[in-house]
Amino acid sequence: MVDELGTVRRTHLSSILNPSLEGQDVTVMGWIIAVRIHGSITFVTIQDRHGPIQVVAKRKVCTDSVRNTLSTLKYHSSVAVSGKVAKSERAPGGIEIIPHNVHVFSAVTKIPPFEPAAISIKNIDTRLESRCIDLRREPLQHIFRARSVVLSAIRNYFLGNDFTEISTPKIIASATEGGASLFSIFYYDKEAFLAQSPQLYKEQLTMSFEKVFEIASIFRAEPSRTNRHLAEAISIDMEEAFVDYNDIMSQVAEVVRVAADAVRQYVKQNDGVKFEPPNTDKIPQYTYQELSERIQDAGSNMEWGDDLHPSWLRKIKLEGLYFIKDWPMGPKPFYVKTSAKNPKISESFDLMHNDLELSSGSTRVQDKNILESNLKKKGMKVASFKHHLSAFEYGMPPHAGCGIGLERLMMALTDTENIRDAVFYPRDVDRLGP
Ligand code: AMO
Repeated sequence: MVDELGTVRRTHLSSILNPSLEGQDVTVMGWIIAVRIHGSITFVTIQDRHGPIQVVAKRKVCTDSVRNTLSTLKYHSSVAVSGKVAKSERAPGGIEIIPHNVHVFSAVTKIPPFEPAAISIKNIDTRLESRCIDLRREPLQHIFRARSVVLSAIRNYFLGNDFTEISTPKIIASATEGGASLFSIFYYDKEAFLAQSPQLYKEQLTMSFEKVFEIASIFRAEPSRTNRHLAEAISIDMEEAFVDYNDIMSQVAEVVRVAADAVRQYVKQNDGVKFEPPNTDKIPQYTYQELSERIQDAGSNMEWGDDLHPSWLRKIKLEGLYFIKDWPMGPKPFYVKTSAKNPKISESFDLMHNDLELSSGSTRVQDKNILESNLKKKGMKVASFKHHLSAFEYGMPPHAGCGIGLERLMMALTDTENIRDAVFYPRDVDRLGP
């Protein structure tokens, strides 16, 4: 038996209920997270989007029908309860509701795979398989609500600094970040790909808007099963005309500072939330050269030109936020500019948190001939980039930019260990659902 919503409406959220409402009739709505029966009294906890509400049904005070309905409800059933507010020192918000009417919108019959109020559940796959109820749990509620305020703070930062928000195609004709991690799809009668990054479009858009940003999905056919790689991630991309990578590093530092401030504010407003965003006051900068020497001195067998493995960074005890700049040119994508001082080095940087890369950026090549030659060196087809290359014939400004992985940023800001917990519905090498 399912009750219709009809004309029933919520009058109060849990956050509004307080002892001054004693004696008033209210209607609350939410999901059942606990049912306890003590003799002739049934205690039910309902959770709405702001928190828990206690409902207490006593024999002779409430009708048998209301008490029976409440007593048989299973976790996660969605309900409306109408009743009178009574003071209760031990209940959430200092009140409980003495019900006179219950609407059951959806009566759950299944036993859920985990308790609704569980704080930690060992197997992440168990949670991901039932993500819709996993996301209702408090630890995840805080990560995703913090994510929401971080996104808003970052958007406000960009808009307040004269950036224009852009949206670029996600179905594209050629690779931007190198060929290996591309998803190919059917596009009518042709092969196409899911965008690994908005790279080429954001560069072109500096020609018309100078300062642009995009917050959108990027797709990487990552073969790796790690707690830091996704097949679909959200990238916060920015690109700016008439600046270089040093200017972009200052800009990223500001973005991370406003994001961390937003989380600190969230912590202040929410009792019991323990996130401790890293210090953003002055983010140190190290060159690749400097760190590679330190890593070699620490006894690791790295060679100049190698990527800096997380284990090596841990070995030399790099902690908190820091930049690694002036990377070797070799592995960098074709659009990254070579340093004027040393042809082996690129004008590029990564922003790190401990051993996790949060962002990478660079000054871009702005000369069409150099781009063509870089594409050839990397074995990429120049013809596939003809539209992009032709843009460089119409006054491409010097420009630079970067991409910040939103999920990784949230991992750093909320001490989240597994990137899958910073995504509503993660996609990885083993997971295409739910
Ligand atoms: P890059 O490939 O380094 O650079 O990506 C930028 C940032 O995006 C995040 N990221 C990922 N997060 C989760 N799972 C993945 N598989 C994944 N891949 C990338 C990381 C990374 O630092 N076009 C350049 C950016 C630029 O130069 O503007 C680019 O895509 O946090």
